[in-house]
Amino acid sequence: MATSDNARFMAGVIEGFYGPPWSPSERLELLGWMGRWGLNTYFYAPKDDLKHRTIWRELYDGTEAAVLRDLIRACDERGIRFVYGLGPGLDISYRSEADLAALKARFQQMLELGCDDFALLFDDLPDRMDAADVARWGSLAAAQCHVVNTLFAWTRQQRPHTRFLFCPTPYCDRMETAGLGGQGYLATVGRELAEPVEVFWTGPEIISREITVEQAQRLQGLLRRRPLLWDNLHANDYDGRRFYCGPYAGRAPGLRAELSGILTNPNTEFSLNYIPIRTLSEFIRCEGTWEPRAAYLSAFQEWQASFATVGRPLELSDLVLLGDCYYLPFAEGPEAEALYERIRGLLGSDPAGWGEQAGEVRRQVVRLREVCARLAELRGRPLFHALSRRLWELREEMDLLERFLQFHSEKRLPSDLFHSDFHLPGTYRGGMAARLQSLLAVQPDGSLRPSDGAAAIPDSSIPHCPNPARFASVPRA
Ligand code: GDL
Repeated sequence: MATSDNARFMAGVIEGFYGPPWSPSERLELLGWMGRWGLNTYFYAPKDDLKHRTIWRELYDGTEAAVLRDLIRACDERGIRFVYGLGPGLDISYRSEADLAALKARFQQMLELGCDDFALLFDDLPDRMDAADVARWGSLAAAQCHVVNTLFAWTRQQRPHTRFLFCPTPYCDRMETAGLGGQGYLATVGRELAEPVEVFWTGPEIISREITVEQAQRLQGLLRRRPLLWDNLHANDYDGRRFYCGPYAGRAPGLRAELSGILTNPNTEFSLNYIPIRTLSEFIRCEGTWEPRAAYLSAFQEWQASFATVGRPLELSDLVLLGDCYYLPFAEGPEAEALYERIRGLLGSDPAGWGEQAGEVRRQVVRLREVCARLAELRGRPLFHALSRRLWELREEMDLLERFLQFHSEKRLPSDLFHSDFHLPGTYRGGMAARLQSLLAVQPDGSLRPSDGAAAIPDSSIPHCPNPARFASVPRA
């Protein structure tokens, strides 16, 4: 979309996560949302499109090119800017004319498919550089600026209004402070990168809980331009057990003036992104203070239509409780948090003193378990498929808790121990990754230390058997 609005604030979505890229129909649904909600930019950069990164020198074949052509056309029809990202950093030789030619060949292919706006990405690379490149450029930052400036100038010749984006190797404050990419990397970029090229930044962290005006202003000083926010708040590609359907949060509206745009890189499962993208669109145009919880509740009211079932309708209040269990990376939503605290309080106290409290908590646990179970009735199967593995886990936990609370709510001898037929010794959940996670524990101060049980963890320490009949052949201890 060659326009003269190069100063226009970019607001929209990055398909920039690891894992399966979205399908053509999911992208069309996304563009429908974006068109309705006033988001103006879609950035194509799926890490696991092999030709985006791993084999970036190979051109798209006819089938792949047709998919991209249709996508670009769909963006154009809705007035949405399509930005194409290429990530050559894994193995590019910064001094190679052949590699520059390969970059141009790919951009040429994309120009022919109708794309006008481009990005070169150098995130998530091994922190090393070829000795000959070091000798030629002096630093990774200077080498990358050379490549980006060359491609930018070349693209501008074809498309005078192109918007050109660059993702640096240290793309958050923590990486910059640690010297990733070499000391003074961002200052070099500020000096040497062509002035119209925009620079991505994810905030203080890769996943930033809060991003302040002061942090953005500091970056502006280094980069000599307003950073473009690549927001990973709702990305879940790094944790397969979670997703985030909480509101856009931890950023104040005043931040917008310090940035050249905000693009969100959300959950890998497309259908879980309604609230993240909806609330971002509200944040972009909000006047006055930003109220994330109110935005969440209002977006959930809209999203509720996607939860139509084959049976009786699901209550909004039940869906909100469920959504609160998968809220934001740093916090559950308030209802899930309150439930967790009630359960924690009970389990940490003597059952003899539980009284009525246990009954109340059990009712809430059963309620959540039933919501999880009822979601199997969703008419929208893609949404159910995106949810099902997580819901299964939560539902099983609720089931176990309910039976535990019931067992100890009855009169027992102190020697009576609760056993679950579904959690047998000799099986465990989470497999190798979970066992390893239990060995090295994050401490409250952020350090990692071997856990207390690291010396001798029996394989029954995380026992679990989801369905005894199905696992009848599992050896029992
Ligand atoms: C990253 C990657 C991104 C990934 C995200 C969350 C950037 C610039 N790059 O570091 O592709 O989805 O973390 O895991 O954010």
